[in-house]
Amino acid sequence: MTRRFITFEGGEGAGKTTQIQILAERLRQNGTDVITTREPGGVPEAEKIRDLLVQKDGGRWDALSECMLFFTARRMHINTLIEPALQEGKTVICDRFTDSTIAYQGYGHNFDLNKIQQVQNISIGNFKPDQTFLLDLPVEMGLKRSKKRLSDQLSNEDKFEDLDIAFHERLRQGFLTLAHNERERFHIIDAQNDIDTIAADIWENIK
Ligand code: Z5A
Repeated sequence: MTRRFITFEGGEGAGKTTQIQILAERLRQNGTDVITTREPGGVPEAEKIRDLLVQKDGGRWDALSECMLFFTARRMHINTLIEPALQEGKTVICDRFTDSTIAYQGYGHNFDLNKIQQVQNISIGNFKPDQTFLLDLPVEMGLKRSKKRLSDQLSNEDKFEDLDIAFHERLRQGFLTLAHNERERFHIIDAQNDIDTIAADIWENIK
């Protein structure tokens, strides 16, 4: 049986949530058993860690502690949801995964990439997605969309939204570097397009 663990990555407001819903629906219509999930979070223990990480009053973590929290949440997520679902033959679609830690904590916040790799090795080993869609768009466009979403939903998950433009530019370049380094796994999708065009682009690339 082909293992199918698909992740979506990108900066703020890239449209991951929107596209995951469309793809999951389309796959279900084709008879595929699909579950959708997200990081940080996805299972109760990891959702608790999410609050510590993405809310402004979640705590002031030093870089290594923050990195370890992301991977602690991820380990629980893999062990209790992702891996069992894959074993049952389900397709798992996840909003963000390890690439986000490398892009945000590593390229964005300049935390040592070797240390991230060490924490990764200890906590999840070589567990990787089979396919990753990188929704790429100019920083300002993504931030505009993300701000609209946060105010529409009255969300308090805004800790990362106040970071400066230079951070978001490093983040974007970080994601693009990861995609160029692993061309087999990544598909770079132009996320400036309208929702239907992006969805068609993703569908064409689904293995
Ligand atoms: N983080 C980290 O630092 N390290 C890690 O390891 C992990 C995460 C895993 C939470 O992630 C934060 O955690 C995140 C990174 C950090 N930082 N922040 N912020 P998240 O995924 O929950 O948060 P997010 O990236 O901000 O999600 P988002 O703003 O919801 O973006 P999205 O899911 O990519 O977009 P969306 O909700 O589908 O769309 C946003 C809005 O744009 C919405 O109103 C849509 O209707 C609209 N939209 C969507 N597509 C389009 C198109 N094509 N045209 C026009 N408008 C559109």
